[in-house]
Amino acid sequence: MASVDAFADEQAKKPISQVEQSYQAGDSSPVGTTDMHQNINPKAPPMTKEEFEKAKNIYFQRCAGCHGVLRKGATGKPLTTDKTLASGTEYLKVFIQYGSAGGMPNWGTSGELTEAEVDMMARYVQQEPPTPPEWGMKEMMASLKVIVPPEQRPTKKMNALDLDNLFSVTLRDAGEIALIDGNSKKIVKILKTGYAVHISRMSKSGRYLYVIGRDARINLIDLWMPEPTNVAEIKVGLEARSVETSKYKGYEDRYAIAGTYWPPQFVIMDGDTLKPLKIESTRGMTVDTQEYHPEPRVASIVGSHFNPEFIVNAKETGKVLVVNYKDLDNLRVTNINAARFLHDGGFDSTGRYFMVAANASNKIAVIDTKEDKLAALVDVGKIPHPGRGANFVHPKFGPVWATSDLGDEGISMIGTDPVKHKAQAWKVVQTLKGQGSGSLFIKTHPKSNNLWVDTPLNPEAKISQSVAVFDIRNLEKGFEVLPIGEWAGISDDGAKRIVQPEYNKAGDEIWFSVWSAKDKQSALVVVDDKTRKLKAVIKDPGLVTPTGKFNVYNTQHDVY
Ligand code: DHE
Repeated sequence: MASVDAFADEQAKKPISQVEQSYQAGDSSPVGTTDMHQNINPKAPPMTKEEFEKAKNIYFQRCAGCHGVLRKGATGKPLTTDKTLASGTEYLKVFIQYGSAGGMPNWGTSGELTEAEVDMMARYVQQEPPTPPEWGMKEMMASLKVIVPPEQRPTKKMNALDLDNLFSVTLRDAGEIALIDGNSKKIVKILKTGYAVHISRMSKSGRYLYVIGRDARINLIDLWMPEPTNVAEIKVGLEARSVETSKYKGYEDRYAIAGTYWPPQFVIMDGDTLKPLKIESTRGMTVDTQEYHPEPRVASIVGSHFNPEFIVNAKETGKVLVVNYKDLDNLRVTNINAARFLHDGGFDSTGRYFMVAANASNKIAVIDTKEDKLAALVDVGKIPHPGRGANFVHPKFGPVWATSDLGDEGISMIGTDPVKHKAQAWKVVQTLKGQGSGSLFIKTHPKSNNLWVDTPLNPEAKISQSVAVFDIRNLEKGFEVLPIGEWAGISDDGAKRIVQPEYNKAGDEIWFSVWSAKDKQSALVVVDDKTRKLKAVIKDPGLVTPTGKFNVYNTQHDVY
């Protein structure tokens, strides 16, 4: 069988914790709600149309995040019919019922699936995987709504908001974002966005805010209107995570780009209307075994400061695609070999080097966005997950960029100055130990001496509900733990996971989400960066499942 499967098989042999598993499996994939053809496999045990539909929905809710839309395998094993038919219904039922040491959850014994559902899923994975529909120009254009055309928009800012210090806060399970004034800590407006909304990014000028949902819906919000308003909307596919804008000189606010998980592609759009201009597939060969992969999902995307280019990260192939947007009709794409599976990342402090986690390979790939080539592949801890990472000047080793890990308690600092600190460049110069595994985001600010590390996915509540902070001037001293969950003063029994530190513009306060389920109370906790003392708690019935927070100025200028 193809070596795409060999890699996935290799992956599946590595034991993964429940934490990693539930993170990768993630939220219910919106792809499952689309109509797909039921492919009858005469060798597979029979299923009614109704059973097939039910099983398909369960597959996309629970399984697709790890096993892939087409079941070719990702962090989970491939479930192609050559393998599942050979295993047979009884064997598959045991697997689904009891799980495995390799990380397969015990769907049956945990009570998540009934006995009948376990049987149904065992039969479902022996049918040919149904393929979700493609999503090209026709579908994108049909979904495009330019609600306020550019000529009807203001030519200058028409409100008194301090836009630089505004925060766009993801309200994940509400499918909304809250715009919160960083000074008064008041909610300015809550806007409807896509399903299980994921991230916000800013245009270069700081005028336009782009928000993308897991359902691949993008909302374009004009912050200059008398009150911030949704001025355009589009659906760029069936499932997505990333959106970005052109940042290069001369192209400020000109283009937006979004990458999709399904179909595996990216689209370049007009920055002020979201009109799709150019769609490119990411289907292609993997970097290592050089086999065809049918669904390389688009993970993070950043806009280059050194060239008119977007840096697009294809997860399953492990390739970084540098897309030059100077001439869309003669699109130049430079393929850089990195490693699997590319996920999240950010720039070094100069904005030249893009540091991206190849999380299944336990590596950080360093992309030189000036020369468009791989500068290094750096081995780090288990499943690095930096968010955009943290840049600071290490007292001994000079400028470094840091990541924490999902799979262990380590924090790796990588030297980023190949000119004045050549010996340290692209090497792990120091590793720290944080509170534990389950970290997703790490943060500092050029004006701060603190390095903050969250652990929202740690299985111990004490750890997931608090945050660790290191003094950059004295890293050996270890960390202090701040009980952010407790500080939120929430009396119900919600999960209160502390997630994604984000600075205000001045860099003197840091915001944390206290993330509980949608029927529980959540909050934002603001900490004074200098004193590390509680400064404010933001609570509101509208703050449903806050996760990511994006300060306008810091997001616009890649300050982290
Ligand atoms: Fe994210 C960034 C994908 C689960 C909160 N997330 C990203 C990016 C990708 C991604 C590709 C980088 C975007 C970029 O920079 O262009 N996330 C995924 C998944 O595939 C995954 C594992 C499972 C899923 O089903 O979505 C997943 N992510 C989560 C969560 O469970 C989090 C913690 C809560 C939530 O809101 O869903 C979460 N992801 C975030 C946040 C960022 C992010 C806050 C942006 C961080 C930043 O500082 O830039």
